[in-house]
Amino acid sequence: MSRLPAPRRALVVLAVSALAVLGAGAQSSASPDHHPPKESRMNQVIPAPVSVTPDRHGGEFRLTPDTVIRVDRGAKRVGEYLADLLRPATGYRLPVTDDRHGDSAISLDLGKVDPRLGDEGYTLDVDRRGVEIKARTAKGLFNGVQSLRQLLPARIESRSVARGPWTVPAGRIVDQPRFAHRGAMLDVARHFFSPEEVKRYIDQISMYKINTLHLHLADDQGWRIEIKSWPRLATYGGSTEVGGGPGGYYTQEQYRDLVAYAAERQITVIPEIDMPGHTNAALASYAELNCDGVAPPLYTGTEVGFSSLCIDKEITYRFVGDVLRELAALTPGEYLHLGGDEAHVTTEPDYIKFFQRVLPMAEDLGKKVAGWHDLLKASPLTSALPQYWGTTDSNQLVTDAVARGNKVLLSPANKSYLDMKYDENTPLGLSWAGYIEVDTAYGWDPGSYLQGVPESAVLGVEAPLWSETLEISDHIEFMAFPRLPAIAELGWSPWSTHDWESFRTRLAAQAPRWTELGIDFYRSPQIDWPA
Ligand code: TNX
Repeated sequence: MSRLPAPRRALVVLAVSALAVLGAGAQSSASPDHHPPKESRMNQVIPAPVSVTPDRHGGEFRLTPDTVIRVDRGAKRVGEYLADLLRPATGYRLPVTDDRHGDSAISLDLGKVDPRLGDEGYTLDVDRRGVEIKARTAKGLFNGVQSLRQLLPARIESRSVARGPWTVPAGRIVDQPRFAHRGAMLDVARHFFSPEEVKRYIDQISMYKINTLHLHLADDQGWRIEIKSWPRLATYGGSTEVGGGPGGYYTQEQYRDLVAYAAERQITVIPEIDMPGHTNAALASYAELNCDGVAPPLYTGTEVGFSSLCIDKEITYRFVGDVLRELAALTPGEYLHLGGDEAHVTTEPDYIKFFQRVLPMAEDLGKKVAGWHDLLKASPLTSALPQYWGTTDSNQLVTDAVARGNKVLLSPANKSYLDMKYDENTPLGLSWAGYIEVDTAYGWDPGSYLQGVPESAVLGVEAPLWSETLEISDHIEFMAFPRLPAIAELGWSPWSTHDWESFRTRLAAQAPRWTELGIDFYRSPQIDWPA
């Protein structure tokens, strides 16, 4: 928390966004080789911090070949992560050390901040002598590191030695998230994405302080996680994808490695096994799971809502129990996502009967249940997390659940679905929930979006990316950038910073970073991208 009382803080924020706009104007009218004013970089961070106070004298810190990364015990891994980020472009050694001596340093300090900053908040101070990031936990330090990254020139993202100077504008940032849960979802079922492709996306979302990755691991078109007690799910059910390609699956070892990779970036993975619908891949793999005992063929189309587990067969519950047990053992996070959407061929009484048996299974494994908001039909516990994916601003199931005490995750399809086309010319994606240009993705307030759902009942936001039309990392990136940063800002930044003009200016400033990182982003006509 900044030492300013709240009203003053809001003023600082307003002044800061005004400055960002002014800075941008100056920049776009300048000649191409003119260096933008230093303070402008301090005001370009996405998601917008709670408060930014550029140094009035325009000072700066400059990384040198002698700069060290000084860490508290407990901050070593974040220190190594930062060093790995900065070494390729600078070519500097940047040793990570707990030695207090020496001049030029980036310090990562644990525990020396106002507890009101929470677990994810941080302060970042820059002066001529160094950079100091302080937080209560490694998560907070990591978030501070992501801000520091954006204070450096875009060339810092180069994976080979690039031209400096490596300056950081002087000033202070005090920051913490508005919502606890800031998520991205990747559908690896409709098209399979390799562990390397998933890691690439994890790296990208972590830049914007996303802290949860929801993996949609099973659907009609493919089962993507090895289940040792039901091996054909992966080996047969995972053997294709939309369009008939080879599909694929993660071995449990590969999956654990993905979870660990995400954890290093302070991201928790929520695995989803969709049920009782969206289960053709499982039904095709084991004939005995079908009511008529006949396995359907594998499916490579894009229809939804035609499959269902057999509600009245006992083996169904043995199957679900085995899958959830193995999945829980792979999941350090608190949630298992049970899907529950679009069960169009399951009657409502069957749907309720099914989940009344399945919900306690997850709870008995010590996990909380997440599910698409359709799951509320089965009245899960108040610890369950319904994920709203509708396209209207009110939903009775959700309002009732909130009245009972559930918190809600918001991913309205007409705002946050990254698989929707930007406009009618977008070569990839779908359009059932409408077109979503950048201003639409950015233009809603999660704290007041759903009627009867106050901000206090909103756990956070998620940007889902369904992959019916997406096959490679380039496709993921084209749909996620620049909308993913918009949703990330809605999840992180105080509403008082919400400002379309400021956002589009800051978004434009991200483009050179994406170019360095090889991210193929959509050049929305709403943004004045740098040439
Ligand atoms: C609806 S959103 C679905 C998915 C599709 C998606 C495509 C939701 C819970 N279900 O099965 O992939 O639309 O946008």
